[in-house]
Amino acid sequence: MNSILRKIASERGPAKGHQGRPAYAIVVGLAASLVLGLSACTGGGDEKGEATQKAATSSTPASPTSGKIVPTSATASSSDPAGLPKLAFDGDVTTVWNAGASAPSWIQLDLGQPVTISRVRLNVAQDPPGPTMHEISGGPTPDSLTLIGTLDGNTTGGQWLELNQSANNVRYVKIETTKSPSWVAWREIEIYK
Ligand SMILES: [Ca+2]
Repeated sequence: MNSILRKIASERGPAKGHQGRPAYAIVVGLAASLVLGLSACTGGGDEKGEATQKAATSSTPASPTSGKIVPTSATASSSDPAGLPKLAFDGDVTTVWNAGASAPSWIQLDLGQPVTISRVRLNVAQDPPGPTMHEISGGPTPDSLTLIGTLDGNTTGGQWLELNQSANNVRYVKIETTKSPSWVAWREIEIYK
């Protein structure tokens, strides 16, 4: 009996490490929201970033279970051969779209049809960590995009960023990174109704 318990315990060790990952991501995600919220507060009312303040405020759970829109395709300013745009929305945070280039670089998702979106979640692929700025815009055609919001803060690889801002008539969502110490890349981009 004891040996069975020990066996279970020892098997649980590594398994726990695995399960720990998403939990870690959630904690980091919340921390990111706080950091971004904080930077929004301290930057309140100044120059640019009309949508930034509202957009950066986030206190929602890190793993919404419904309303996720599956994009039909994506294009990007550039892509590493091993980091194609489709890897940014394959549901797997271990696969990465990588511009293979510095900021400014962008990726644009096609949602297939115009919809109303309320949230964009992004899993950061970045090395080294540091200050980044991402402008998220949307619209019915690629040449009629308007700014939905800006994420501005210190970010690190594996962290979830969230933009909670509604926008309607959105078929194309473009995420342009205008500042980063790293090549521009995303592990995963999620769009929600
Ligand atoms: Ca992925």
